[in-house]
Amino acid sequence: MLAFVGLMTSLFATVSVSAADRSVTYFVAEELPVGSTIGNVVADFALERRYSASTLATVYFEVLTAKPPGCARYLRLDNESWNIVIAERMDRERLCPNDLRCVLSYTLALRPLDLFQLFNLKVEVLDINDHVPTFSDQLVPRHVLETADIGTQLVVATVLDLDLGANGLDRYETTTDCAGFDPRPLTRRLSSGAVELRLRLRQQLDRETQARCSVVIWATDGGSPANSGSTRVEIIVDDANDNPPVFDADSYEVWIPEDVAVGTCFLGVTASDRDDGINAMITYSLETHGWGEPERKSPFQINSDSGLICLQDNVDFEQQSVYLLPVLATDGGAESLSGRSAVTVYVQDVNDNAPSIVVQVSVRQRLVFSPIKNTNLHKFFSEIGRGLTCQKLLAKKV
Ligand SMILES: [Ca+2]
Ligand SMILES: [Ca+2]
Ligand SMILES: [Ca+2]
Ligand SMILES: [Ca+2]
Repeated sequence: MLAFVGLMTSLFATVSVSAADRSVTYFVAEELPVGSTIGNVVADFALERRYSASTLATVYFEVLTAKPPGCARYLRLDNESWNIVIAERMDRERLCPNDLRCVLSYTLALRPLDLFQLFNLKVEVLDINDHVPTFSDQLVPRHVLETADIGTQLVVATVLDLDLGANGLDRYETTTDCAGFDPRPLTRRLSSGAVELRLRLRQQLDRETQARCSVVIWATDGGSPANSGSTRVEIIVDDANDNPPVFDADSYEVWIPEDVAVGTCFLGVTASDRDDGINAMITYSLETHGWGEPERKSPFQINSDSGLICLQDNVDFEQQSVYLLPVLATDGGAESLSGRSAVTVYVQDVNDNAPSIVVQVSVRQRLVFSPIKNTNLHKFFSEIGRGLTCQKLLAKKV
């Protein structure tokens, strides 16, 4: 049965001795200053009880093995005082980056040869809380589509604390103005030892209401005193084409004189789209029906970019005095959406025709005087009143 004795050898090192095995284990905090004494081989192996002072004056130790290889450089044995001192700074995170226990093992040979014995010396390097939680990719914004499903988890940060155990990552807090996300972060430890933090979507996003928001995250280790690190992450809500263009009026009315010149632009219609980028790029068009005579080419056209409606052919009040133009605004989304409005164009009469008179003489007979020039209309109608027929009046050249 092994008998271990725990002794305090300094403020940051303790020793366990197994006399039967000639084994000593020192528990040493990492980062002790070079020159710090962690033990004494003569005292800790109880050599005074085996050898006289004169014999001890002739002995010395030799390091036969060291594990891991190369770790012999961290200790120095003073063969006058028999003290074991730190010869090189020990960084636990560098010596044993992924091991909860960090143990250096040495086999010592007692010399000279006639006193030869083997001793085992171990140094367990204890962690101190010398690292703070550190976030990576601090300036990289995170993107989420506004139509993402509720329950979607967005990776917002990755944090690492090189310390392990109690001095490693322990707890996380967030504050955020991102209304759609649950502020309590979900965590996942990666193979690298870092911890990935995610926020879960708890309600539907709407880019048109909130296009970007931010989350501030604190990560705290379990040390005493604890260390904390923080980061601020921007979350950008990417647009989806979920809004159609909307005209600024449900309908438009416009009056144009019938003699307006071809090429004249007489009305501009405007639509807006709450989406972003190509999802809000609007193309205007006139629907291909609606001016009353589908077989005729429309006398109107619309500028697809500006929404200006212009005349591309003559209009004639006497032929058609009202036109109903359905106008369309279509966005540029992959699955485009459209909005509609209607333009009523009233053609106004101008004095572009000489007077014409149509007189219905009989069911079969129709006389048209057009144009009537140098005709005494008063006399014409008074003669009709006296019973003269039109033929007679024409013969008389009234
Ligand atoms: Ca540490
Ligand atoms: Ca730490
Ligand atoms: Ca749109
Ligand atoms: Ca949108």
